[in-house]
Amino acid sequence: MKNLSEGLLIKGYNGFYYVASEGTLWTCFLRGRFRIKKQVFLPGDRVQFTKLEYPKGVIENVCDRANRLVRPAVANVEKVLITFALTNPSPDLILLDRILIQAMHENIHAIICFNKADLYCGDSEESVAEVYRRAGFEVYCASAETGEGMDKIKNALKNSVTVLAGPSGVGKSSIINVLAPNLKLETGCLSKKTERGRHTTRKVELLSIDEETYIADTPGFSSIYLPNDLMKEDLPAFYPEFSGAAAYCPFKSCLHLNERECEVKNDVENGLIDRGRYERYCLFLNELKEREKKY
Ligand SMILES: Nc1nc2c(ncn2[C@@H]2O[C@H](COP(=O)(O)OP(=O)(O)OP(=O)(O)O)[C@@H](O)[C@H]2O)c(=O)[nH]1
Ligand SMILES: [Mg+2]
Ligand SMILES: [Zn+2]
Repeated sequence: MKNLSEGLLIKGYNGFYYVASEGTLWTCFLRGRFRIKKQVFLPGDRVQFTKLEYPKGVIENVCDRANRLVRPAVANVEKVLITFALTNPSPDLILLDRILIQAMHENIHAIICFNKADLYCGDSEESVAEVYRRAGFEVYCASAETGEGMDKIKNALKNSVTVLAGPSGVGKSSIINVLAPNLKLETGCLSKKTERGRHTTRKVELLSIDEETYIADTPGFSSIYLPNDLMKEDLPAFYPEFSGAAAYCPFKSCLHLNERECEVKNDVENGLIDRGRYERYCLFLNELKEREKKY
């Protein structure tokens, strides 16, 4: 057996795969059999490779994955920093909840970051952040521009592998630039016409903040499906703020939608559960029902 080295796939680009191992970045290509099998290699994959003429190599094996996200396409991350702007562009909470569900479904710890706090001048400052905090999530308000909240984010991501996820133009690359100024990632202003981002980051790439801390910068996206194997009965489990009331619903399998006596719906009425979160839950539930009808 050849002498195999192990490494971490940092990014794929134009048929080459960049593998970090023992302090060197190896430029690797794939064995033909992987191309035949159409096997996908993702940033975050642990791979075994044979060293060729320095610093070139060839990937021989990919290790089993602990998890995998479809959007952004990445493997083996421990945390997802779901990033939105408080304003410019204003947060799409349907997208936020979809990303939350995807992360929880893969058992990845989700952290929510609302960036551009410096631009926000609404009445109840950071109220959307409060909604998610009250629902039980770890939430930070931050500004890559002024540095507000950046220490807390740095602490939250320390010694782990994290992927940033969110729309274009919310400041994902800008945040990484504050955490690791030496990286000097490209950032791009919003389009004046659409007030949306210009898709400046084009590739998922794992970046090293320090020896133990990796962050993946990713292209922004504006839509994502619910996980393929998610059934409607599973959906309530992704709403930590429902669990207390749900225990008192008369029907054990209550979906908190059309059932007559439902404690979750009661809590929405009396303001204990955020109505917006509940309405988006109903939207997803109907989407899953429609999808299950098609099977
Ligand atoms: N005022 C303000 N502007 C910010 C902040 N963070 C980022 N920006 C600006 O927002 C714009 C978009 O930032 P990027 O970091 O490129 O956004 P991105 O999320 O990486 O976008 P994509 O790579 O397209 O997905 C740039 O003009 C940044 O200077 C912030 O906290 N406050
Ligand atoms: Mg970017
Ligand atoms: Zn119920």
